[in-house]
Amino acid sequence: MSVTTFCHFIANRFVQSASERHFEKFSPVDGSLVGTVAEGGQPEVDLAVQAATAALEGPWGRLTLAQRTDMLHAVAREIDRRFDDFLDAEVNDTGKPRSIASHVDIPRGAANFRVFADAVKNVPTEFFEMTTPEGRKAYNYSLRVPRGVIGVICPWNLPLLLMTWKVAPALACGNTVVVKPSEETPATATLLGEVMQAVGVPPGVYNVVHGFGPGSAGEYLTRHRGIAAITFTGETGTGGQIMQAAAEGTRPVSLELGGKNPAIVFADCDLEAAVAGISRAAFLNTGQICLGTERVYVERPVFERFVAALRDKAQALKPGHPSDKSTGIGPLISIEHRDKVLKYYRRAVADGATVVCGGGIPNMPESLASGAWIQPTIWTGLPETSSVIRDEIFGPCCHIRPFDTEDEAVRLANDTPYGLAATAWTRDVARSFRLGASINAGIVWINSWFLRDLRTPFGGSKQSGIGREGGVHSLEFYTDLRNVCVST
Ligand code: NAD
Ligand code: 6OD
Repeated sequence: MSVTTFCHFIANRFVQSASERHFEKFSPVDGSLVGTVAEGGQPEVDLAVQAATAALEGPWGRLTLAQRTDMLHAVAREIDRRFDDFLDAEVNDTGKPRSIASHVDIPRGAANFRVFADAVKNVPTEFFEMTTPEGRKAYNYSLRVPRGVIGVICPWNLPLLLMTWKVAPALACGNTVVVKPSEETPATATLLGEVMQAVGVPPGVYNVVHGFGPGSAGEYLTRHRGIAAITFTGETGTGGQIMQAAAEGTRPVSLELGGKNPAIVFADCDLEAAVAGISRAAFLNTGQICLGTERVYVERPVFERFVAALRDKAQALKPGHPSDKSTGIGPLISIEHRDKVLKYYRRAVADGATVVCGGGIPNMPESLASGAWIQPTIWTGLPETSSVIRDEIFGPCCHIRPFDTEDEAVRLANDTPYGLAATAWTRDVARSFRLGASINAGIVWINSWFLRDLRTPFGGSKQSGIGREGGVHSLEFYTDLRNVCVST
């Protein structure tokens, strides 16, 4: 793997920090140096916001809707054309198996641009004909106008997917963006700059400033008064800090935050399908998916069978190099994140868990021994008060507990400060509808997981977020609604 330099992308140019400050990015696979990354400070954020503001008034702001959406379709085609470059970049940063990045991350990067380019062409506006007191005609209607420069702050778990999930609708609505990718995953946001150049997106429409959160590019971006609105995906605690920053200037925020998502397995379900689905929900992307399952409630008659079958799935996941086709699970994003996950592995034991499988670090060949590897882990027997059950761990692990009635299962599922997602498995159609209504989460999957039409609302309840994105809901966040009344 060659060592790369990741620059900021401002006004369609790749630039280093004025101070030449940079930080290093290491591979979670083997600890080797992936690249050096420019660290942005206030000057780089200022430049990026200036460029983005100028673009709004310049050629970008003058494009027709059709020209703008054609350009976003061209971005999608260029991502497809450079699929392998995006794949290499994402895999180098995250260590995830190529099979996952090629089926999940990169295709969604392109799809996000297509979906929102089409969605924005189909938004109806209100229009009312009136009569003035003098008897003349008046026409009262609403216009959707871009908000301005949008600050986009991203996490590291699905870097291209989650960044484009916000950049695509923001641009489709005519805004410009300044993106702060996660310090752990600078590559695909940088590469997207090359795509923007290649398809002729005007300078300043898409900008990237690298760096960290507090006291670095993230904080400077969210505090910058040239930013009209902030869209953020990441931890709940960080979301609170960003909300405080946005309060200066009363700027709107869209927050997609953490979760502690339940799965409920009823005895009447297709057990094989439930085991396969929950295995994906708990272990895909090494458990680093906000929608993933960390709490499983299983109806007592099938509890033992379910635990044994999920254990077999977990044990079959072979850790290995991303390019190895037999690899079933990659490393965590970093050694620091692994330390956090391992703390919960130890806490589970201290709190009296039975470790069904895993619980530690797997033996890896010497060439991979410095990576952030971890075993997929299943526990039973923990009290619901344990921090292992209460906190989001964001690793490949889950706790399984038996239940006796639907009411009990729903009560347990809802007993969390989070409300992002849930998955339930049953063949009882009436029960499916009851669960859809009674589980308090932004998305409730029945006999499925991570399956969604991108036009539907996505977001979290309770501490899992504020607002909804997806389809028309994204367009609502990324536009301001103006009321115009014309008297003839
Ligand atoms: P994080 O909150 O630590 O960081 C996210 C981003 O915010 C990074 O770019 C970071 O540099 C930046 N940041 C940190 N502090 C900041 C501050 N004070 N001001 C401005 N920017 C700041 O999250 P993470 O560890 O990168 O990602 C994992 C978390 O993201 C998990 O909690 C996961 O559940 C959540 N997540 C949620 C969703 C969702 O859709 N709800 C999706 C993916 C991940
Ligand atoms: O699929 C999406 O649009 C989405 N926002 C997924 C979030 C996954 C969290 O890790």
